[in-house]
Amino acid sequence: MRSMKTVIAVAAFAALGSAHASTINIYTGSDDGAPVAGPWASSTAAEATFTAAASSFGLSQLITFESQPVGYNANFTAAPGVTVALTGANYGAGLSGVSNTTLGNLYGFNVTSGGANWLGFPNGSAKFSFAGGANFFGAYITGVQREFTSSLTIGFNDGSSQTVFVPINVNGGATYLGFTDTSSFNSVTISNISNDAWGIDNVTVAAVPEPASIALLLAGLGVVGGVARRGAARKEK
Ligand SMILES: [Ca+2]
Ligand SMILES: [Ca+2]
Repeated sequence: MRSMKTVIAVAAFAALGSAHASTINIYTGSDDGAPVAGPWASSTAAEATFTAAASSFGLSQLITFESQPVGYNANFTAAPGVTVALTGANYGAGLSGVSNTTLGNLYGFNVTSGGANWLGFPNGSAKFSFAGGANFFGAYITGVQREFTSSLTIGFNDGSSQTVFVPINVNGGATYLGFTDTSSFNSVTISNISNDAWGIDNVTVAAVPEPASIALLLAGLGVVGGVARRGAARKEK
């Protein structure tokens, strides 16, 4: 069995040429060469640390891809208020789009307990857009080989963006990458510039109120308002 890296780095990144005076904290953990069945102790620990930090920015939701149809869909809704846009070629099952199988720990694989699905984009990118804005993003990245040379671009609501490079060096297995940002952003794009086949799963993003919840809330306010008005009307009689 390969030795596990037990690196959990928490680093403050200075914005590179950004107009935003934001502070980005990055949380990573790597389980070099870990099997697809787990465990991924360092990644799991990094996820826990990241989730705790993210909680100060609001409620979160977990994208597991388990409810997504298997196959390559260039645009889909991953969760309430969260859309995903893929670029790059479709190499088929186990490589591109949503897969429910894996070719092994040098490729993308599922990390959801009791699940099977994960998202891959071997030579392209995945852009996550948030309707309600966000201050944090985290995900398991599986099957990375040697070096995660890919870039992470954060798009802000005013149209500006900044790019960060994350130092992850493994040969297969699982890693976790999460970050918090004191400035609200509207999208995160993970670009695979190394043409390495890998995947992401269990993505933690900000929760947004569902339309149904908003409708119920408005209906509730309407009922309360109506009762108050009727009460006032009766008093006038
Ligand atoms: Ca999954
Ligand atoms: Ca790989």
